[in-house]
Amino acid sequence: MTTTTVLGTCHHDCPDTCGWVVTVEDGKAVKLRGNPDHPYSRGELCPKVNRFLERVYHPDRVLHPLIRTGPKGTGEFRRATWDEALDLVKTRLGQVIDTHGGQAILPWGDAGTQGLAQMAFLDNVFFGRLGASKQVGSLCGGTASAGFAPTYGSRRNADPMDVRHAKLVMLWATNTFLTNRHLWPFIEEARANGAQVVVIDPIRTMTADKADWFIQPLPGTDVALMLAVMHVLIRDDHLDHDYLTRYTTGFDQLTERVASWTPERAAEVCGLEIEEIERFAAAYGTIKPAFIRTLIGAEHREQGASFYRTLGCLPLLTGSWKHRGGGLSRSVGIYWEEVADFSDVEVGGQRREVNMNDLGVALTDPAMGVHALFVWNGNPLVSVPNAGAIRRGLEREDLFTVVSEQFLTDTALYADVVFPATTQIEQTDMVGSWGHLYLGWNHRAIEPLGEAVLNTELWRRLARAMGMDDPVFDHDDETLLRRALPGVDVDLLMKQGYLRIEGTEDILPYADGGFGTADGKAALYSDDLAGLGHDPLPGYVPSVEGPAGPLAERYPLVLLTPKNHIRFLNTTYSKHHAEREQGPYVELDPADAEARGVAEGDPVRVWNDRGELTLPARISNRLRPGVVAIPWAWWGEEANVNILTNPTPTNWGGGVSYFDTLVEAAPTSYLR
Ligand SMILES: Nc1nc2c(c(=O)[nH]1)N[C@H]1C(S)=C(S)[C@@H](COP(=O)(O)OP(=O)(O)OC[C@H]3O[C@@H](n4cnc5c(=O)[nH]c(N)nc54)[C@H](O)[C@@H]3O)O[C@H]1N2
Ligand SMILES: Nc1nc2c(c(=O)[nH]1)N[C@H]1C(S)=C(S)[C@@H](COP(=O)(O)OP(=O)(O)OC[C@H]3O[C@@H](n4cnc5c(=O)[nH]c(N)nc54)[C@H](O)[C@@H]3O)O[C@H]1N2
Ligand code: SF4
Ligand SMILES: [Mo]
Repeated sequence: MTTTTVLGTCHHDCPDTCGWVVTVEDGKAVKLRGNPDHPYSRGELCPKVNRFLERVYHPDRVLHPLIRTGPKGTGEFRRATWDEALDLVKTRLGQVIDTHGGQAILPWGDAGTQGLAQMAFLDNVFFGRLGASKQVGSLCGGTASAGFAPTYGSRRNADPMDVRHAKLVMLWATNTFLTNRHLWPFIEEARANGAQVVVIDPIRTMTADKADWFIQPLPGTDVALMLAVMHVLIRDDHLDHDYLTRYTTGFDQLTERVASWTPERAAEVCGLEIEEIERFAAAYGTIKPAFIRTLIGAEHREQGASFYRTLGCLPLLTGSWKHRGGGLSRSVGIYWEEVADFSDVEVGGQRREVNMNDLGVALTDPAMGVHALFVWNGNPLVSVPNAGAIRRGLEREDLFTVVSEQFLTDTALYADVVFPATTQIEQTDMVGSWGHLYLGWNHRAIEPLGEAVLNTELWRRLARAMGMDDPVFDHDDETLLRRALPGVDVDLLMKQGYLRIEGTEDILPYADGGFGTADGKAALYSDDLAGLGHDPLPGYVPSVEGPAGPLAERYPLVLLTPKNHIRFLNTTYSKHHAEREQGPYVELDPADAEARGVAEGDPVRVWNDRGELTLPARISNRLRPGVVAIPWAWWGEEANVNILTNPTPTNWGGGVSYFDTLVEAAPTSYLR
């Protein structure tokens, strides 16, 4: 028997990008464990990925190309050869292009793998050459980035690991203990050195339970809270005047803007006590270093970009960027993107742009003229709002749908052709991280199972079938990666499995200015935003689909649908780990349950104009009256919460307003 160990990196859409080690015996992976040498993940994985090999060798894996034989959605397929499936795609795409033009082809890929080569790479060339529609927008992260951009002009953030040096840790709209679990030990390190941990979230999450101080504003009101914090910082002179003068513009206009945002006014909007806001602002103004950690929980709103625009102003007022353990961190993905070179896969030419969040409209509005859909690295029927419309679109007989998948997801059930995809241990890749500053190499540990192929190989085969001869399709994966990482010591990265991005030791990105704006200063007042027709200053705007909006009379409950599962990673594992998670259910505050005659475990109908779900009630003290929650990511029409969620685009940044959703709820016996 030959036993080897192979270094790899988790590919999931998760900030932690953990290092792992796979033990292989006679070509079969028998063990997958955390790499103890990895400086960030330090030998630990998570309850999802500890069972990764079950997924790799699961009997439900798609291991051969499939061609649909039954009605769409029924999952009736027959096994086909690669040649046959490629031929069918070639013929049908040819027909679509001849009849409707290239833009009738819509690509939809997400971050099922975050690997450099397997996420978004050769697909750019393939769809560019076809003249297909271009996917824009983002389910995740785009709005947050775009929110910071006007102020900072750069996507650089503080090193998350520096949280260990903080004395005040503010976990604002992020469920760290669940979603970013490997950061938690660094937070505990800070706490052991006397730091206070504050969580700001409309749900009493598992992270809130671990905090020293939990602040629970009404959903979507944080900007008002931030304006009041700035009001107090200015009123009580908790400012770094030197920093403000040297490195920022617009302080006077901001001062004028926040003058009316007294803690009294914010308390009313946020549903908080005045005293709590005063205490919170004073803590931020006086405890140093103060580290703000946020991820994407607050971007999924109509005014999602404003949250990050306003939050970004706080560390500028206090000069917190000067301190190790200060500043703010949302994503550090830009640091690895800065060392990557994507020129091999850049394709010129004008293409029609379609926002990936608008899939429901793209597939059902005849004016969009979409006749072929490609899906890879994602499960949009479960992950995108307007799921009812997406399903109707996927049912269209005149839509040709191709899905590349490891499993028959809800989306894949509607495919005309399914191509089998490899899992991470069957592929070679480099995974950059948005949660720490190490590159991760992933060596292929086992040969691809069945006839599964890497995404790179799928695009190569499709490109050849469509007669494309771009030289980039001739490179093997390692060559692609080496060419895309010109300044990186790839040999060392391959040997260690991880490598600190050069130049990121001890970073303090804005300690001495260094902003990417035109004048090099942080823009508290933003001419760029004014030019785009937005408020040039941070400002609070209540949601249209919110408690103060026109729909609230019919739909008085705000529905939140964040991640609330230890054993799912987005929609991945939801089918196979379902029995290990509790749910799905609808969570209600006791006051809302009582007002509706709902008892624990009762079947409850939750509805709005977009759709309806019936789920068992869970009555809890995690919410405030007027707010309900359904955990997201369960498969199946009867559990898919994105049937209800709000497809309105975020104010800027190309995201979508999942969490500004209004519903009503009632026992199933209630007739409406
Ligand atoms: N176990 C597990 N881990 C994951 C994932 C997973 O599915 N499962 N998914 C991964 C992915 S793709 C991502 S993007 C990250 C996301 O990581 P996070 O951003 O931490 O997670 P979310 O659940 O999207 O949102 C975080 C919190 O934002 C809160 N929130 C919603 N609206 C508001 C608001 O208006 N104000 C405030 N203050 N808070 C608000 C929600 O209640 C929620 O608790 O997690 C990653 N990690
Ligand atoms: N209501 C609500 N909706 C949400 C969210 C929420 O909090 N609430 N969160 C949003 C967020 S933050 C995100 S990031 C999205 C995530 O939504 P999706 O991107 O749709 O979800 P994932 O589970 O990450 O999708 C991964 C899919 O990619 C496949 N995959 C993995 N590796 C490969 C590969 O190498 N090749 C191919 N071809 N396929 C592969 C997996 O099998 C899996 O089915 O959902 C969003 N939707
Ligand atoms: S899903 Fe996240 S926490 Fe789990 S192993 Fe992968 S990177 Fe680490
Ligand atoms: Mo995400």
